[in-house]
Amino acid sequence: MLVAVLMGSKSDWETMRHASETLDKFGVAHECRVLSAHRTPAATAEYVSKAEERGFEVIIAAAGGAAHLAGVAASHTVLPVFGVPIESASLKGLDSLLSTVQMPSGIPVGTLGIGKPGAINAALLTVAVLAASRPDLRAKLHAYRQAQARTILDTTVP
Ligand code: RP5
Repeated sequence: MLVAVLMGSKSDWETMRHASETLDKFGVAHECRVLSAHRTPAATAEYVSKAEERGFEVIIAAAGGAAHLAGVAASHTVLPVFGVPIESASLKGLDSLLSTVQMPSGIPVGTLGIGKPGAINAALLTVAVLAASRPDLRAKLHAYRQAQARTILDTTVP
């Protein structure tokens, strides 16, 4: 497995399945796990601490509300961690965004946008990182962008 896709609750899966599906499109082997910074702190620390020796190269971590999962994950590894703020019911994800993005200097979390777009972009950014040493993935990224552009240019309105 190259990528760990972590989320704080099963309720985050409806958002994070888009990250998983995007990684699937690129053929990137990944593992999806529910782990919580607050509800399972010891298991989260153990999992992330062992991620490097298990061969993972990137960690995606999604959480909502007081969203500390990505930050806690980043504190236990030097692997790149991309945070996805889940859209919360009460504050529409602004709480998740701020608590994911506002890390103290020294422990970085690359934070994506709220919800589904963030989940997809976390996967695409992960592919871009992996593509630095994998020409096949780099070629797939170019093809993805070209296909996306073609879809826009072929669109007619109304
Ligand atoms: C966070 O609390 C999770 O990431 C989730 O977004 C939010 C709500 O969790 P549940 O109450 O739905 O399990 O830890």
